[in-house]
Order: sequence, then structure tokens, then C-alpha cells
Amino acid sequence: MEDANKLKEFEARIERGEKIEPKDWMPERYRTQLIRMISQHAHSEIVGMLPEGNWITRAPSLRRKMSLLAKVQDEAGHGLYLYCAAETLGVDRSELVGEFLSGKAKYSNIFNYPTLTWADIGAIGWLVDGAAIVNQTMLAKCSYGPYSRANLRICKEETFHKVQGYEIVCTMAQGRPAQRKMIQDAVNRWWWPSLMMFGPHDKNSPNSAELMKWKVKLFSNDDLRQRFVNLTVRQARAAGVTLPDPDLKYNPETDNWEFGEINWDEFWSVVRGNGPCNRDRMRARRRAHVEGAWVREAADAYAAKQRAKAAKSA
Ligand code: FAQ
Repeated sequence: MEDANKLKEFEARIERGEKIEPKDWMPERYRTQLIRMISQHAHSEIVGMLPEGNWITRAPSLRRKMSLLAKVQDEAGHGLYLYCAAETLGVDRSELVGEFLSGKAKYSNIFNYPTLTWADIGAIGWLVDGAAIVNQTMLAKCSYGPYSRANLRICKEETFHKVQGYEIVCTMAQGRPAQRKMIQDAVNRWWWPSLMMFGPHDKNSPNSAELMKWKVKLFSNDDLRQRFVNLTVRQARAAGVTLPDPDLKYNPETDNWEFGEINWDEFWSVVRGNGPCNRDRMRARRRAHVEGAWVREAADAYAAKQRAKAAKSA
């Protein structure tokens, strides 16, 4: 009875647009859904450093190298904000990282594709960060305070990432024939996986109804995907590249760019661990975890020393 009243009050607060904060009462299901989603998001940011990290030493100029270094470093920071946001829900970071390293926790499909040429760095910044911004601008308004604030900060940085990528795309699209071919090839390879980032169609999305009811998601997977397509078609035209979809056509009645069918078999195969780079990505992260053990130990020792110092002077 008490819980029924609390649930009613909780839902009324969400309805009024109030933020739910860590110490507030929340249904267990809200808490577990948020932990699932925020931790998957954190793992994605961390794995997301790998495809682009692959090109830091081969960036074509110092300016490009500096921008890419800053971007990859930002992704690590996003992972950390997000693990902190998940921890406010009473879960330990080491538990979440353990689930990721054991292969139990998911991370975004997109980071299981290879970066074959420098042009892929442009395509990722433009398309992958572009898709992430569409999704995360919504999440910055979500009902859970710490996740909302983390996304607000993430979006500001992602905006720079997108411009960095789009500038590479535009530069290469105006370059020599070999450069134009290279950027078009990268766009062809990253377009469809970017559309998959928004998740399955609404009718096949088991979590959406609950997440939308509690305003964690404010728009559905399909609505956000459509928004991304509408924005990107115009940008592709301005840049001088084509999107690899013969079914792409404008519908004046809905003001939407309709697009062809996504290959969901490919999506699920990648999500289940069988994409082109899943094994490489997991191997790299497991190795980094082992090699980074001394950093965690040193940080723990430092924190313990600071606590002892504070206790002594209190
Ligand atoms: N990949 O019921 P739904 C970035 C899973 S960050 C893998 O629709 P939901 C920045 C889903 O987990 C990119 N799995 O799920 C960057 C669920 O399985 P589960 C990451 C996916 O949660 C840029 C099942 O399918 N962003 O790019 C995917 O309602 C460049 C059923 O799906 C976030 O994580 C997928 N794409 O909606 C970094 C944002 N989609 O858990 C470096 C936060 C779905 O029940 C370089 N997350 N699945 O076993 C979200 O907005 C949502 O979780 C969705 C999925 C929209 C991803």
C-alpha cells in the first residue's frame, strides 16, 4: 500500500517534469532500467575510443592529430561521467566494468566496425557523433537528474566532435578524385550502422514503453532515427557526398526523408558479438584493464592516504 502511494507520487513528479535525484524514492524497475542503460552508454563511450584511437598516430597533420586526440580523450571523460551517474543508483563501478569485460553487458553496435582509412575519422565524427547528439540531446532532458546532467555536458563536447568530423568530410569531398572516392567509401560503410545505433524498430523495442512512461526516453527509437535522417540528408548534399540508399526520398506530406529497410540481421549479429571487430574490441579492453591495475591501485592508495590525513586533522 505504501509503495503504491509512493509510486503514484513518483509518477506525478515525473508528469510535472521534476527531476528524480539519487536519494529520492524510485521504483526498483526504474533503478535497474537506468543502471542498464547508463552502464551500456558508459561502456560504449569507452569502447568508442578504440576505432578512432587507431588513427591518432597516422593523422595527416598536427592540427588533425590534436583535434583527434582531444576527441578521443573526451570519450574517456564521457565514460567516466556516466559511470559516476550509474553509481548514484547504488551500484559499484567495478561490478559494471566486470559485467562488460565478461561479455554480459552490451555496448553500442557501432564500435564493432573497422576504421580502414583516414576518411573513416570524418565519417565517424559526422555520422556517429551526429547520431549520438540526436539521441543524447533527448537524454539531457530525461527524468533522472544525474543522467540528464551528464548528457548535457556530453552533448556540448559531442558538438565539437561532429564539427571536427564534418570538416574532414567536406575537405575530402572537395579534394582530388582519390580523396573523394575515399570519403564516399567511408560514408557508404558508416551510414547504415549509424542508423542502427538508435536501436530496433519501436515494435521490437521491449524497453521503450517503460522508459517513455517514466520519461527516461522522450522520443522513440524510430522517431529519433527519422530526425537524424532528416538532418543528415541536407548535410550530405551540402558536403557533396551521397548517402548509400536508393530508396531515400522526400515525402512532402510528412516533411520526412523516407529511407530503405535496415539490415536487422546484421544489427543483431553485431550486438550478439559477431561483428567484424567485436573480438578485437573486447581483447583490447581486457588487456587495458589488466595493464591498468597499477593505476587503480595507486589511486586507491592515494585516496586512503587522503582520508587518513583528513581524519587525523579532524
Ligand atoms: N547497440 O528495447 P531497446 C556514442 C539493445 S555513445 C547495441 O530499444 P533501449 C558516443 C538494447 O540494449 C553510443 N545494443 O533498448 C561516441 C536492448 O538489449 P537489453 C551509445 C543495442 O535501451 C561517438 C535491446 O537491444 N549511446 O556514440 C542497440 O530502450 C563517437 C532492445 O532494444 C547510448 O548508449 C545498439 N545500438 O534503447 C563515442 C545512449 N540498440 O539491454 C565514441 C543511451 C538497442 O534489453 C565515438 N542508450 N540495443 O539486453 C539509449 O539511448 C538506448 O539504450 C538505446 C536502446 C536507444 C541505445
